[in-house]
Amino acid sequence: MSDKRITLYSALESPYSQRVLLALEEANLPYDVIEFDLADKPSWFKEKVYPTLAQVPYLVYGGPKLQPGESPSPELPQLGESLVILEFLADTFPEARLLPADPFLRAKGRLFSRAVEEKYRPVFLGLFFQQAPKETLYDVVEHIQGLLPPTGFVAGEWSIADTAFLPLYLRTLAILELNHAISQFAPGFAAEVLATLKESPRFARIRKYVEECMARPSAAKTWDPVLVKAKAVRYFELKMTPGN
Ligand SMILES: N[C@@H](CCC(=O)N[C@@H](CS)C(=O)NCC(=O)O)C(=O)O
Repeated sequence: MSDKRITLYSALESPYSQRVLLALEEANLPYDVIEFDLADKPSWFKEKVYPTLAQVPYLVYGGPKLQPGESPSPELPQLGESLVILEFLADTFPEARLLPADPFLRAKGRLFSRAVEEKYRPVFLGLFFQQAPKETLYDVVEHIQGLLPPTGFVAGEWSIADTAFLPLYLRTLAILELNHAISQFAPGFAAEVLATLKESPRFARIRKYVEECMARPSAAKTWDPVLVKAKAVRYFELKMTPGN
C-alpha cells in the first residue's frame, strides 16, 4: 500500500461521492474527507480546487493535509468523475482487489457500470426533478437486474462495479420515501412504486443484491438515510429555485 495521502472532496447527499467512499472503505485505505453541502457549496471549491466542473467527488492523491479553502498543488494527481476515480484506485492499489483479476469479469463490471450511467442515471434524475412514469423506472430497474449474475456481486466477488448502482438506488428509495412536495409526485405514486420495488416478485433478485451490498460494513459507514434525506430536501429546493 502507498503511504500517500488521499483527500476526497465529497457531499453526503451525492451518490457519486458515495461510490468513491464505498471503494475507499472496502479497500481499507485511510483518507481525509473535505465535506460540504451541495446546497451551500463554498465558492473556493470552484475557484481553488476544481475550476472546470466544481462537482463532487474530487480526489487528490498525495501531498500534505489539505484544509477547506486551500488549493491542492497542481503537481499532484487529482481527478473528478466517480467511475474514473474508482478505476484509478483499483489500478493504484491492486492488492486491495477492487477489481477481479479475470479480464472478462472486469469487462462485465465495466458493462454494468456503463448501463447504470447510460440507462439508470437519466431515469433517476428524471424522478428527482419531475414525476417519471412508473413503468419507465420499473423497466430500467429490471434491465439492471438482468445484468446481475444469479447470485452474488456483479463480477463475482465484490468490486468497484458494485458501487455504481447502490448509491443511486438508495437515493431513489429515499426520494420516494420523502415524497416531498417538490418532487411533484401525484398522490399515491410514491407509495405504490415503493411497495412494488420492495415487495413484487419482479424485483426479487435486485432486492437480494441490494440487501447483500447493504450488509457490508462499507455501506453502513457511508449511508445515513436521515441526513441524506434532510440534505436532499435542501438541494431540491435550491435546484427548483429559478436561476439555479
Ligand atoms: N459524472 C460525475 C457526476 C458528479 C455530479 O453530478 N456531482 C454533483 C452532485 S451529485 C455535483 O457536484 N453537482 C454540483 C452542484 O450541484 O453544484 C461523477 O460521476 O462523478
